[in-house]
Amino acid sequence: MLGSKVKQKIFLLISILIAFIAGCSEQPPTGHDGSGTLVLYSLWDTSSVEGVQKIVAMDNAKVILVSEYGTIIKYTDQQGRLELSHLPAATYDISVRKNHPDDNNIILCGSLRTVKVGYDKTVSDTIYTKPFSSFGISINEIYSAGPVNNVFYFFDQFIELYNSSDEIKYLDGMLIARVSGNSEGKGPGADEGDDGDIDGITYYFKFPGNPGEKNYPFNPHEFIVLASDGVDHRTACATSIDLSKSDWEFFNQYSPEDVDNKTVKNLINLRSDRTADFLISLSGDVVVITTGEDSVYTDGFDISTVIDGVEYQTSSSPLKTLDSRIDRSYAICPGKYTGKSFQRREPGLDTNDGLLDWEILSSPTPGYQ
Ligand SMILES: [Ca+2]
Ligand SMILES: [Ca+2]
Ligand SMILES: [Ca+2]
Ligand SMILES: [Ca+2]
Repeated sequence: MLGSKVKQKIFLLISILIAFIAGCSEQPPTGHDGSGTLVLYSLWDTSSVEGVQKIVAMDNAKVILVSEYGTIIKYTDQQGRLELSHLPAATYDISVRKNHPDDNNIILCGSLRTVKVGYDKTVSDTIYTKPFSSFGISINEIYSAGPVNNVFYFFDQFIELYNSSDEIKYLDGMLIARVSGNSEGKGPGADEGDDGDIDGITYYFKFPGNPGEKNYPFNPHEFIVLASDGVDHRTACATSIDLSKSDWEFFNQYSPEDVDNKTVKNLINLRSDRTADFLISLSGDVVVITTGEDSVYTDGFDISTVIDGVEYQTSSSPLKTLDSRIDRSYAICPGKYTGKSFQRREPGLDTNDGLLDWEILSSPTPGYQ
């Protein structure tokens, strides 16, 4: 016979177990199906473009929802409304975007952070969008981490660009810069002195020619790869990647040792005091592409010439320094020597909010999504 105290203990344990199992059944399901509902409205105040205040529905706008369960992409209806049911209980980051109806160089976008959708709950929210000018070219992927290796090999870095517009763009005279200086001021990519230019240009390389010339077309919906060295890096490091088919490579003509693959076009260095190749920090840096109309790096590049810029870091703790007119947040990047890259969730998806726009890839995708 069990003593009454032992019986009580067993009863208590069983009760705890039952409560635990019941509790588990209320946890969010592990699949992508759930019981939450989210009703979103997306609106746009046209006054900042047209001069007259008018609230307009963002009809047929692309909505991107990101949660621990992955990414959902949907479109709003004619009234700017989107209803999503069967959502797993989770916290969602949401962005919405569409092209301006009359001007392809303007993108309307807005975002909402940490929208909590509970179990069996319906949540409604409204996203207001703002216009952003867009050159149609964005930095689409960055591979900075280096391959899995223990000999500190990271010379297989590349930057991928994407033309999200419907027209041919020209790369002539454009600049790519690493912005990691200005540490004694507000930090890399901040506008020191509030004079409208970003400071801390470490080095910058240029496409041949001058802005406005049309010798180097960048076709609509095309990806191009800018490799540090456009070679097959697997010969140097077996876990690396083949970049010998890259569109461009960074070639520092002042370096005694930089590689020049004759079949890959060169971006050349504009700072004669820099003899290193175009390499970026493995786990945290700022990269920008500009039109090249401002090529005087000493006082920083004029923000109006910046086509796109990305600040990346491995965690959310370091201070973000890139000017918020270029990006409001930063991209989370993979750690050093992981062989991973980070890329926009959709080709060219650029809402100027790096945390929402980018995701880590388990392996790089040079030249494709
Ligand atoms: Ca400045
Ligand atoms: Ca090189
Ligand atoms: Ca070359
Ligand atoms: Ca890619």
